[in-house]
Amino acid sequence: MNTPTRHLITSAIPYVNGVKHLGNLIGSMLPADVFARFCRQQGHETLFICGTDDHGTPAELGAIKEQRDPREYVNHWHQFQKDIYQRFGLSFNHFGSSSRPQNTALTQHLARQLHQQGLLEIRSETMLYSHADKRFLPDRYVEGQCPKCGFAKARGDQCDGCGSVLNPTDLINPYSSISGSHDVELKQTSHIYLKQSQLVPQLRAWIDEQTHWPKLSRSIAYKWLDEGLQDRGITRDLKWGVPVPQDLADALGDPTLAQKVFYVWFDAPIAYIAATQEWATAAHGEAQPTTDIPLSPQAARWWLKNQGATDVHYTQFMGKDNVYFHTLSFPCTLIGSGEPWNPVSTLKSYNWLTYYGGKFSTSQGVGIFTDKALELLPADYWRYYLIARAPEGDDSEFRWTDLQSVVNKDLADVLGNFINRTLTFNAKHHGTSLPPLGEVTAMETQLHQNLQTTLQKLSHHLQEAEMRKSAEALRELWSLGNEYLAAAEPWKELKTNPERAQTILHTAIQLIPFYAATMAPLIPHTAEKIIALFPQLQTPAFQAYPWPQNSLPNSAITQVATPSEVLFPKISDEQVAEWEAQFGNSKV
Ligand code: B3M
Ligand code: ZN
Repeated sequence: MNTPTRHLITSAIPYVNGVKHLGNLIGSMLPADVFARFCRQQGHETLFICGTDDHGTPAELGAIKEQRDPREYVNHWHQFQKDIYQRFGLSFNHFGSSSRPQNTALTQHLARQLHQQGLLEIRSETMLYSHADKRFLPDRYVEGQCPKCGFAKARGDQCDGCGSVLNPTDLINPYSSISGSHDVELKQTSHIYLKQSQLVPQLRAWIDEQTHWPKLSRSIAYKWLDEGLQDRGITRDLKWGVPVPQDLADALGDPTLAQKVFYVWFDAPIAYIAATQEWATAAHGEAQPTTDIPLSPQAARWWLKNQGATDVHYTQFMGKDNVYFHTLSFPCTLIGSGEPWNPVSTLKSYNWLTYYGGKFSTSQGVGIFTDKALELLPADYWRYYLIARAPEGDDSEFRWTDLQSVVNKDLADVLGNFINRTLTFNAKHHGTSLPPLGEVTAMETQLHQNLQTTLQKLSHHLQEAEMRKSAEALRELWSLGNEYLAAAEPWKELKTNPERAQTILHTAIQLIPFYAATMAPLIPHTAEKIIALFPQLQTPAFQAYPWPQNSLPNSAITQVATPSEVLFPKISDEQVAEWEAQFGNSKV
């Protein structure tokens, strides 16, 4: 990648309702961050966008449960999540919110466009109406018995017992999940439908071209296309959401539609664009225009092909359950609008991180939540472990003992040991000075050759956003350093050939900033700590960690401090036992 492409990167926006668990983190936000950091280190102009998904039943029901106004509820949890992600080092350029005016304007704009293109229609349907709550009960507002497996507490959109996707009217003995009332009846209501079926030829042609997508992403898209893509209701009988604008309701011939809101999955992906507009306002002081496409120039240059977005490579990260919405329904919105939106270029999707083979579950409190995780261990321990175990090809299982072994082996024994050993030895003999590099031998030449090969592998894997392989290559770089030290034995040379010992030490110390730069996408906090040991590297240019071309010594470095603490304290058996007792160590 030598031509300076601009990178737009989005992570699926987590539902705002409460704290997310580690599965959510590794299922999109964390890999997206690793990729974004790598792109920046390569010198590419990069925009990394995420935010909270504030609408839909999860948010409205959460607010009801906490007896809060939805606005206040959303603001609270948005800020809560934002703080946690910052502590994990997620380097979003902007963390937006789907319930802000930018998204309202864009969502309404796109709906109007779809109407102009003849892709919307009103359909009347029967829905459950609750007399006690005086409202229709969409999606999760209804619970009842699953018609497929008999599970007693199936939700109106999905059964947690058998995983089936359901309609509220499928449930046996339905009741309102707000009031618990069984006083419900079927009533007519009308909704706006997006005629997705008319866009199938364009969608298929577009997906045919995406040969570089991971298999999982494409096969999900084809499965839906092959089964016959259905038109979709894009409105709901809810109060909380992006309102259907009156002019659109009127144009469609049913003014009462203006009392409804858009379906959360209609407005949520549009929030990627809206969050970019939030960023344009925050970073560039540009207001959102009110005419035509409501995007200011700095936001438009990332999203609109006629405004400079043709050189933007757009990568999306998400869990596999979100693929349908990103390969089909969101593209329907963008393609259907008839406007020159820049579609996703690479779509990365992830399987599940399981807790001992069982489901991490927010609603049932199973697994480890992101706020709790940071109380137990530093962010980089989690980052490294989760990246090394990213559920890429398949689901991946979290276990406390596995976390312990990965952290203790890779971070403490391999990386931590190399740095501590080298720097303590140096401090003892040379204080804070770097000993000179004397004559290099075949050993050093070989070391740099091996590092070069592995560096190329690492760059390639990061380029492809392959998390597990990136962690493996990184560990390989660290091992090469350890093996060099073990073979070169500077402590022995010191007695007979002090000059040789100095050359070995010089070589080893110079690997440390090289490691810092190459680890920065995965474990940025550690990279920072390490760079702080080198006074000559405290320049803004180096703080941006330019991606190294090779592992050769940097002649600017003459000084190095010794770390005041062990870089990676090990996870003890006692800690593991305590956490297993606290969180459980079996499938639930
Ligand atoms: N909030 C679902 C999820 O958190 C949904 C993603 C929206 S991405 C536009 O998995
Ligand atoms: Zn079921």
